[in-house]
Amino acid sequence: MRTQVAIIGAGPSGLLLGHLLRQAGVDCVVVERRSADHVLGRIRAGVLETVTTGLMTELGIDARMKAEGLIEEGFNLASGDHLIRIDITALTGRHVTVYGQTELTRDLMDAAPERGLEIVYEAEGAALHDVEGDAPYVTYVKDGETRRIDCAFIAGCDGFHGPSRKAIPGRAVREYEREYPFGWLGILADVPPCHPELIYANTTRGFALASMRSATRSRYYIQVPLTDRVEDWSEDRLWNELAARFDALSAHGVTRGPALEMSIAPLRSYVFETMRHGRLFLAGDSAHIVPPTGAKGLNLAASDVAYLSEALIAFFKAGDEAGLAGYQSKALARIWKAERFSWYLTKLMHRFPEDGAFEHRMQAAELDYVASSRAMQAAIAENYVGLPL
Ligand code: RFL
Ligand code: PHB
Repeated sequence: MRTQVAIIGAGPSGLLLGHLLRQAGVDCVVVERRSADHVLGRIRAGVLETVTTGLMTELGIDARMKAEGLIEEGFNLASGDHLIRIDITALTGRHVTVYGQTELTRDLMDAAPERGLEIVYEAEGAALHDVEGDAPYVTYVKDGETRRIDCAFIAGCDGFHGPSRKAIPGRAVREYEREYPFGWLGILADVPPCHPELIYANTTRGFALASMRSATRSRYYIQVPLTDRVEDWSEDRLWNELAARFDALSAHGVTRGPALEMSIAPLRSYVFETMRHGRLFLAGDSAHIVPPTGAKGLNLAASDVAYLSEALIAFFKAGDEAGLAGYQSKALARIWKAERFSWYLTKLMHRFPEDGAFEHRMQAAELDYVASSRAMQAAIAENYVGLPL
């Protein structure tokens, strides 16, 4: 098979890129290792910036998001037993949208056939070839048969564990990494949220986040040591812990219900510099990871593909290579600011095992300052709502 752009990965970055290219008449094929159901079963992001919702609108795949997404005009940071409301709309004139990654992904998958976006699911062993030359290609195995896609460019949208980043030789790159000494244990349940807006809480028991997917579906997380396994946590134990952290802080208190999903995610900051090698471009989690505290991961994937699609379209429509040459510096400028914000909020809101009484007082003092300073609140709101493209 021959196409213009071979896209590896059908997460948000690969699907958004595929649709943006198809809308402009650029040929592409998406190759995904898992089944569609497996991809949809991963419970991840919940908060979308206007950059991300704007792309869905530009694509005309926004009907369900507009009908079911929750417009959030503010969120809360909790320090001890009081809430600090960050009024996003008063401070920035904008808002964020609560709409799950699963739903966004489903909308993009469902719209693919009618828009001529081919997605090959359950493609095993994807491998990249000749990315330094003029005629790169991707091979994979489907139904026991090896298949090959010849293309002009490869887009590596295959997440943190995919093969694309690994196809770039070490001499060409620099990696920046910070691992955090804890993970997030998450639970999804069909119970009403404890509060109308998100609460990020720094408590003596550790960090906790009260989030949601709808008026009847809640998503909560708590900070847990890296040594904890999901099996260590019964649903009752987790609900007790959430009640201890949120009952006093929230409007309605925590409502319990059977878990639809429970999982632990490690927290990491990571940037891989370079995002281009020859005819391979990286986008999304394949090139960078942020801890989820700032709700930036999916939104960065969206801004990467906004830049990359524009550059590829300019190349195929007008032979203009400037966008491709400028992709990495444009994308990295936004990525590093999101890395900074996610790291800052993670440090401010979590209990680090190495921290003592002094560091706890520093966190409390900073949160007290945020509570009293419109300038601090504006800086937080501006980053949370998403920096401009
Ligand atoms: P993905 O979503 O990991 O998709 C990559 C896809 O590539 C496939 N793949 C392969 N395909 C073919 N061949 C191979 N060899 C392959 N290897 C891998 C994978 O199966 C997969 O389908 O990366 P992408 O598209 O770059 O999207 C990134 C986002 O998924 C990620 O940044 C967010 O989920 C991060 N994130 C959040 N982001 C936000 O913007 N707001 C949030 O509120 C938010 N909350 C979160 C999060 C991530 C979390 N976890 C579990 C890491 C909360 C959590 C708990
Ligand atoms: C979520 O709802 O899953 C969520 C919300 C905000 C975050 C991270 C995750 O910062």
